[in-house]
Amino acid sequence: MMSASPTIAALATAPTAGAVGILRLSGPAALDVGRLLAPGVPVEPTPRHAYLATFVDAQGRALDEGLFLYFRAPYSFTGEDVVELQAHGSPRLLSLLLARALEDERVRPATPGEFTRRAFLSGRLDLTRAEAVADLVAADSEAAVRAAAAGLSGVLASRVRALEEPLRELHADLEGVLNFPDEAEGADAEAGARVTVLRAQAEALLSEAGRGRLVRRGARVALYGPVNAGKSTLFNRLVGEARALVDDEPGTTRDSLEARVEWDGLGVTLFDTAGLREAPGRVEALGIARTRELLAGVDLSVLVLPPGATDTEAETWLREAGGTRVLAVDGKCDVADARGRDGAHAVSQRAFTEAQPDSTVARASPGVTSRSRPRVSGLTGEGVEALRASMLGHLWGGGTPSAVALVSERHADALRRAAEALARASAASHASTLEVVSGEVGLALEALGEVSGTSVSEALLDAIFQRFCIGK
Ligand SMILES: Nc1nc2c(ncn2[C@@H]2O[C@H](COP(=O)(O)OP(=O)(O)O)[C@@H](O)[C@H]2O)c(=O)[nH]1
Ligand SMILES: [Mg+2]
Repeated sequence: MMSASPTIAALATAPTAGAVGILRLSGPAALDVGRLLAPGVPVEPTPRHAYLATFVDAQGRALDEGLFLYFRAPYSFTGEDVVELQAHGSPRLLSLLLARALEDERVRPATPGEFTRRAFLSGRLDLTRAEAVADLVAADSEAAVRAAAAGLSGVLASRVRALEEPLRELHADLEGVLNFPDEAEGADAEAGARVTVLRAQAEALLSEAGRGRLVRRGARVALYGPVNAGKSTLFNRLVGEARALVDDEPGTTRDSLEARVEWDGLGVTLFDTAGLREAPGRVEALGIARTRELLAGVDLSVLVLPPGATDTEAETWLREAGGTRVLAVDGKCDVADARGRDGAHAVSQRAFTEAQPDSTVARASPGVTSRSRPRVSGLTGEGVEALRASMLGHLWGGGTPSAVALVSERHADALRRAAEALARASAASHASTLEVVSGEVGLALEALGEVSGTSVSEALLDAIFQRFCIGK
């Protein structure tokens, strides 16, 4: 059968000068057109063999010398005939080669992600793996690279399949009983129990969306607290360079500063904020408003308290964080230690806190006591490693950041709908007719199909592949 799909062409490398630039062709005319550009290559080249070839213009004049690779359908990325020309990485040369390929009427420029889309449509990749290709290209931390690689090797795909297949069997059993009550008698036994198991599985997968989000866009962490608590000094220490201006005049930091770091492979954007205090100057007030806004949108806030802060003060500050998770620390612990050596301050402080409940993290709720607060000094570095580990622990929980099924917002949305349909199916299995249970199971199956790609619309595919680059 002749394939109706046109042959597509695009540069697979970035349009900047580099060692190598790649022109990629996919479709029935790929070999013909590839050979127009590299006429020295045999009419029937050996697939997957690297030919050293001269690339020529329309008049047959040499433009470059490079590698010619042919992948015969269906043993290629797209499942179609694919040709790759590896030339020297000159953007101008590559645009000449591309223009020459496009002169052939069987060829048109590829749209973003079209090679991967064809791979999906030909069944070479399921949708989660196709999306992992884009995740890998966009990955900007080691955790993101590793998670995308896991996606590419089918980690998410197999978990979705492990849910989709038994769900499809259940749906078939229920429909069988509904349509052929005599033959299929008894196939609906245990339907309620089967739904319960599948629902738990869908919810477990859904619960990984939070980690997926952290890996994908990195974690956002803000330091905040009263002026002069040592936030900027601690920020510099955590970032490992002197980014923030440090001064003993209160209110030095008026704007939020941010720096990107990578901790255990996880990308973290750290924010140093303006101190929050009463009756500030006008510019500072703007900074403070921005701090409040920022705190509402981070994954974790670190409240830095000055030495000797009371638990009542701490609780007042905790409320500033709104609904986000807060880790409270005592800053400038070297000062507190010095005072502890000279006098009674630290001792009375300890006596006061001994009676308090014990918790270091709160959702803007009371209970953070100075006894249980980690102590750090941005100046000496004391406690900073422990703080970093504690921050990671609160962001990530156990395990390492790379070990995650990369559940995207899109997947999460579909999984949520699947889990909700299964919840309704579960309720219906006790109370309603089998039609209702089967209908809900069918809806769950459809929602899951949007993740794996077994039931996706053209519009959804357009939206997904839009975020790819051309040539991918
Ligand atoms: N002894 C000591 N002084 C510190 C420490 N951190 C900051 N300071 C000093 O406290 C003042 C305010 O520090 P800064 O980091 O700008 O505080 P911010 O207003 O919270 O950002 C500066 O004079 C710092 O040198 C610390 O851990 N120990
Ligand atoms: Mg500051």
